[in-house]
Amino acid sequence: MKAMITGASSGIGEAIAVTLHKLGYELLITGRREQRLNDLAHRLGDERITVQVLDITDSQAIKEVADEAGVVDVLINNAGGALGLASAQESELSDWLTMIATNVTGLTVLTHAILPQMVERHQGTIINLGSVAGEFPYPGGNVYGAAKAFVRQFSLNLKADLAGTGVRVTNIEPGMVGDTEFSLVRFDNDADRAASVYDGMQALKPEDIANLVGYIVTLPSHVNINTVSLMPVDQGFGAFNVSRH
Ligand code: 8X3
Repeated sequence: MKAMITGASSGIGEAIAVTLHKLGYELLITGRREQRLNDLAHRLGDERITVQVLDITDSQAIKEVADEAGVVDVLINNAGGALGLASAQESELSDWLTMIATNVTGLTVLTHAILPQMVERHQGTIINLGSVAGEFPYPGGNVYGAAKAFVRQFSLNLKADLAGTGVRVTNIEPGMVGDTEFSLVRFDNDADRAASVYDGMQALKPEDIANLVGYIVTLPSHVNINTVSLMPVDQGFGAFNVSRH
């Protein structure tokens, strides 16, 4: 059994790679940073692991990697992320377009490329990494949340189309996950600001998401988990706010 994981060079993707490797999967791990991927492969003993540098915003490269991937039993669409937390009116358009390119277009192109072989073999599991931000709005979430809402609905619509094909689709929607580069990327490598996001609270760990993935892929093949939303106990929902004049 082979699993392909995007964004495997750190955080949730890396933890999922470790878990699936322990479960006996052959891995195709992708990301932009070759050294990080090689280090991960090395830590896992270099066995049953293929490293492939892939920029998830490069559609042509995605198609080429998918063509060369051979059989993929489990596709983990993990690559993505948020850029900034500015209000819509203060956001950079380039940040918005990059978030759409990574979270939406990259995931879509790769799924389109891998799906036919799964359907043909009547077997496969696609796990998309959405976010609670795809379900709940928050100030500054603008395009990031909208992109994750796409992931949510795309996952459910895939599930609708794939009924009877043997292919399973799950959307995992984590809340705050610490020990990842998520906030570092969101805040343009401002380490203090990134660390302060998780100050005084117990965030989820990448391993929590990886354990969930391990559970989902080992379920009997007739069971499809559609969506899982999970948060730290310390995280909650914002109230509606009102602007008074
Ligand atoms: C990010 C989840 O809660 O940090 O996908 O906005 S949260």
